[in-house]
Amino acid sequence: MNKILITGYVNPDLDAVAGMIAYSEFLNKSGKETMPGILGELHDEAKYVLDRFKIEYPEKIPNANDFNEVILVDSSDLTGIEGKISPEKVIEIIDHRKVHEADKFPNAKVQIELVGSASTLVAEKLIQNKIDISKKSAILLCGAIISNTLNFKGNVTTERDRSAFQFLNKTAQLPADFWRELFEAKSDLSGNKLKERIEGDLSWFNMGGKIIGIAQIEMIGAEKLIKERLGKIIDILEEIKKEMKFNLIFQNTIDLEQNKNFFVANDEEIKNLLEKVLGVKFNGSAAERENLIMRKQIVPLLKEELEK
Ligand SMILES: [Mn+2]
Repeated sequence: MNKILITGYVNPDLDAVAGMIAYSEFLNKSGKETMPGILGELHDEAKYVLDRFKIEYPEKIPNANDFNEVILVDSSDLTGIEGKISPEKVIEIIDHRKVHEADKFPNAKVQIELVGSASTLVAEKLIQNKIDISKKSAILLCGAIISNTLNFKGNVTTERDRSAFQFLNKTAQLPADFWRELFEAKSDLSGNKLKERIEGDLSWFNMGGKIIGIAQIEMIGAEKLIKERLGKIIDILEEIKKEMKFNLIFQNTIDLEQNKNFFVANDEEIKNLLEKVLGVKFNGSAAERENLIMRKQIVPLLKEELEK
């Protein structure tokens, strides 16, 4: 196919989906033929925002074989694309993580900048080129910026995220308490939803010869969850660790209302590591920490410690 495919990781999150839809609109309006497409299943949060504003889902594609050229948004690692995209086909990468593998894509023009959201980088292209954006793309980008910056409270947040949001929200006009709605929608983890969510937002990293799995949950009411279901969380993590052959695993639980992280880990080695790099103290299998820290910020700290 002559169209350029714009996509993200397999099982893309809201940031990737917003970025791929909006960037495709931008490039199409600039005279390039592109289409957004998703590999795997959408994250629940992405589905929530698409459904909430009655926005059509991007087309599902089995792999990128039918496309000659691919653009990656919010992704820059081989592990996340799981053999479904050949790295030679990737002509452009737009991402915002410190630890990445952009050098493994030999033909890609790479833009990696440490802003809060990949959607901010897409938004800036629209703003700089004075391209009128559709309301649906503005909504998606604004939603992704709120989600990725933890409503501007995560310390990944930059001025660039704020100004991109402010500009786009003139078109998106999101309700003032949309952030709460968005995070509340992710906070019902009753019954089997807990396991689905842990598995749904799991990433793993090879650091210093160890494979470390990191689950992340962003929600309102994390303390209650940890108090009531710590044992269940540990069982789920242990099960994943065995199944995926990880060396270590932990969960980063982010509470948007209390502005705290709650870490869950069962193994002494990973507990010691987290105590060292995050300055936390485990009490049994749980530890808490003031201020919001995200997985993409913890990974470079662990990597530095394990590879020194
Ligand atoms: Mn992102």
